Amino acid sequence: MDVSDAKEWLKTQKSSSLWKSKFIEDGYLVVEDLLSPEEVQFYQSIYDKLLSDKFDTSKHRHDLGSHTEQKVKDKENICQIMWPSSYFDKLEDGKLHKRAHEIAKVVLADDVDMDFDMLISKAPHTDTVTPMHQDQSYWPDMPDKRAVTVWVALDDVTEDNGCMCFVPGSHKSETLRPFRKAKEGHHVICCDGDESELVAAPIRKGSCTLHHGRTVHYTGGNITDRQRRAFIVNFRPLKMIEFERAQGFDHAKAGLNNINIQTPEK
Ligand SMILES: O=C(O)CCC(=O)C(=O)O
Repeated sequence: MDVSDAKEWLKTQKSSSLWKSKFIEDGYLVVEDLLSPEEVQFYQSIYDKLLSDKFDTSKHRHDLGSHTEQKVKDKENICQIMWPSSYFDKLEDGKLHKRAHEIAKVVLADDVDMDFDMLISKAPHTDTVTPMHQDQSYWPDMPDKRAVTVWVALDDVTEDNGCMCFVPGSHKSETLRPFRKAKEGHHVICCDGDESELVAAPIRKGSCTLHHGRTVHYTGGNITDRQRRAFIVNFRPLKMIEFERAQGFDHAKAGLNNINIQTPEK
């Protein structure tokens, strides 16, 4: 796809002049209507193909909620698939990625590029929270810590099916909160925090939230009959992507066995 579509889309965004200051202040931001209803349908169909057995995604798929008991028989508690863009030709050149990139450039700077993408899906009644955490605790330590994650809802999201919830201003502290694995032997990380600090960001499908790499965030379990599909794209300075790759860190592009994370603070 043409980058010009994304640039044209950006010009239609009346509130874009406020994005950067809001992001700097709060560490998160809501941008409505990133995708039209027809565009949402396109990404939902891609998403559903990846969730079904039409593609062998086993190299990139795991249960992000495996640290808790299984809530719905034969269903992952939280389905995470890394690198959806690697399953479709030029998906990363599509409207979702390119418009998200334009927003990332507005809130951070022009030197940012896509680091990785992923899907996180909470099926009906799987009722598993993604505990409070800071994304930076999943990544190698980098000299330039600027990073932004764009979380695109492909279903309407509310607190009862797992919308994003943020601790405003939590990115401002230069040091990470103490963190640990939610359960030994499992991938998911949680940090110190109290749920009373959280502010929910319910959004309609096609809209997105953005958060800084140090913003503390959380999603509740899906206790509804509805799906909760999120398509997530992360951006950081190109130099830092090169820095990560030079250390062999590719956000599991080569497969989930290749995931390594920082040692949690004692
Ligand atoms: O979708 C979720 O449940 C969690 C998403 C998240 O933690 C992230 O995108 O950084």
